[in-house]
Amino acid sequence: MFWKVFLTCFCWLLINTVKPVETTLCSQKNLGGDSFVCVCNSDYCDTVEPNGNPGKNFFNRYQSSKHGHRLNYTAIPFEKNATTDNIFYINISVTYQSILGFGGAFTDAAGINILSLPVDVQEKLIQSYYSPDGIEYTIGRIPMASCDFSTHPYSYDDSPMDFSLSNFSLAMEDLKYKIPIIQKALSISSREISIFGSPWSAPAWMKTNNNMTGRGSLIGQPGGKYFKTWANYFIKFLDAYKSHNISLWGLTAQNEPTDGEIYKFPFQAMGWTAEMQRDFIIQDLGPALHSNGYQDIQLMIMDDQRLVLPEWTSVILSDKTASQYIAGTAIHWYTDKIFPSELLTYAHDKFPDKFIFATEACNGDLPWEKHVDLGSWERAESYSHYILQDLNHWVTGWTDWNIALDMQGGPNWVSNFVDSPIIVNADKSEFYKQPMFYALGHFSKFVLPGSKRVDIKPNGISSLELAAFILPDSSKVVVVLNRSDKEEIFSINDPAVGFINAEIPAHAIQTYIWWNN
Ligand SMILES: *[C@@H]1O[C@H](CO)[C@@H](O)[C@H](O)[C@H]1NC(C)=O
Ligand SMILES: *[C@@H]1O[C@H](CO)[C@@H](O)[C@H](O)[C@H]1NC(C)=O
Ligand SMILES: *[C@@H]1O[C@H](CO)[C@@H](O)[C@H](O)[C@H]1NC(C)=O
Ligand SMILES: *[C@@H]1O[C@H](CO)[C@@H](O)[C@H](O)[C@H]1NC(C)=O
Ligand SMILES: *[C@@H]1O[C@H](CO)[C@@H](O)[C@H](O)[C@H]1NC(C)=O
Ligand SMILES: *[C@@H]1O[C@H](CO)[C@@H](O)[C@H](O)[C@H]1NC(C)=O
Ligand SMILES: CC(=O)N[C@H]1CO[C@H](CO)[C@@H](O)[C@@H]1O
Repeated sequence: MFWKVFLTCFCWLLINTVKPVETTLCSQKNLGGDSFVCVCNSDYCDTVEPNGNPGKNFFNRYQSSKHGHRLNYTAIPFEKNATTDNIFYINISVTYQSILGFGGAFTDAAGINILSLPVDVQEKLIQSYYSPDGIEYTIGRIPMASCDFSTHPYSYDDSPMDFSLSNFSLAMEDLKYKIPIIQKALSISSREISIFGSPWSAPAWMKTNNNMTGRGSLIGQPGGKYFKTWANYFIKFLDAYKSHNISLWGLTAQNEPTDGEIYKFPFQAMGWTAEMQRDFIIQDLGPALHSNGYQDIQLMIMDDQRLVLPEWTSVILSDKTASQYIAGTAIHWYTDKIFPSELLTYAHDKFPDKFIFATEACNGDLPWEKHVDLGSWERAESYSHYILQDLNHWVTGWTDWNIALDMQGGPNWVSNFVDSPIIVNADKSEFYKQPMFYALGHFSKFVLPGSKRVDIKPNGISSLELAAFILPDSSKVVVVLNRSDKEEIFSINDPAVGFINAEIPAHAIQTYIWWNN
């Protein structure tokens, strides 16, 4: 008995005195934006405090704000009463969609930038996204062959008329810029990561315009020789990544199929109507996936802007044969300022058993915008706003575009430069974590795959934007955004535990997490 007590106490002391990894704060640098970046280099990189159960009667709060914090952690006690009339009531009996996850894309550009850093700094960058002391992404997207964020156009089989795809092979870019980085992310993550592929264009020889860019489609009709070959190309891609120990979770049938309908479209694209994509899935891609052991691949349609959501879902998902091969609909963010979120609800209500998943977004994409805006808080707010809007309209997760770009927002072979949550400054052997990185972290680290969105309602009119979730382990998460110049006092009530009496600073984003004990 004595020894048992002694050993228990001894072990307890050991566990509670040896703190493994010290959390480090953001190394702030103002580089001209409306807020600051966090600098990471060989000597230093900030990490995020683990999100553990803080004990009975306490909740965790992580906060980022324009004027100070980046995922700053505090444990705070619940209270028995609200200190304000501005109360949000959470009701876990009302549940909405299940969450698939949050993440970004492993493009050639991202790989080139990551490899331009010293090896230890490369590790810090990948850790920032995928490791337990980072923001713990659970999603990754892979362009199948080249896209605009490559240094030149290429496919996996540029041998004309190679209908058997006997010359199919992954490119140098996969072997150098994508696969090693994905493998690293998989090896350092403590979570399961869902990876999906998206093609920009078939090899030129399969297309009506004999070119990977511009306006053009596959030659012939669904069921024909070219469409069969194109379906087999997907299988070869899945097999090739599998041989590198990367098993894919999903596919989109085509990146932005409407781009390839545009005259002189400047980079890799391939045009599809909704009817063509439906028939390709029924006659070629669906059967190819099933007969090659890939029936569990989550196949997504569309992968394009909100505007075309009603048409594409109604044409493709209304078809019973097509529908049996399809898991969900992929959407891009680029026109969300113009087309209302009600389009998402409309599509969900019409096809409630198909998920809607956000597969691409980036800021600074318009020709007249600053492409890279170092330290922009406004862009972090924009991300948070649209992610919350999507989540509150049935979207099941969010995939950011390039996980790392250079100071110009590239490389991109058609100079279509944009912003990224991580900007690499190769000259200084350092990288900058933008406010957008932390905005994404407020979701990705806490709203785990398998979480369900639940009801949260204000008792009056509150202007805060927020969403609530119940997690697979029954903990609860609320993400709150304030985009205004004033701080706001509010309270969250969970009947199971009491009141969170909260205050959100001006221009801030917060994540609250608690357990029932
Ligand atoms: C949170 O912010 C406070 C006040 O700015 C600071 O003292 C503390 O070190 C920060 N903690 C973490 C874990 O970021
Ligand atoms: C807290 O609320 C309870 C009932 O909701 C009420 O009876 C009690 O007086 C309140 N306590 C305080 C300190 O306001
Ligand atoms: C929570 O939602 C359920 C189901 O709609 C409802 O029956 C219950 O009254 C709600 N609880 C509260 C506290 O509003
Ligand atoms: C494959 O590539 C080799 C070398 O470029 C070429 O000689 C051969 O004809 C190609 N095979 C097919 C089927 O196109
Ligand atoms: C593809 O189209 C672009 C733009 O018109 C042109 O510059 C390029 O030469 C074409 N490529 C081929 C292989 O024809
Ligand atoms: C794949 O994983 C297995 C088992 O972990 C390992 O033996 C093999 O070397 C890996 N292959 C590659 C290409 O990484
Ligand atoms: C009190 C206050 O200023 N609240 C602001 C919080 O943020 C929202 C937008 O997220 C504003 O609309 C509110 O005015």
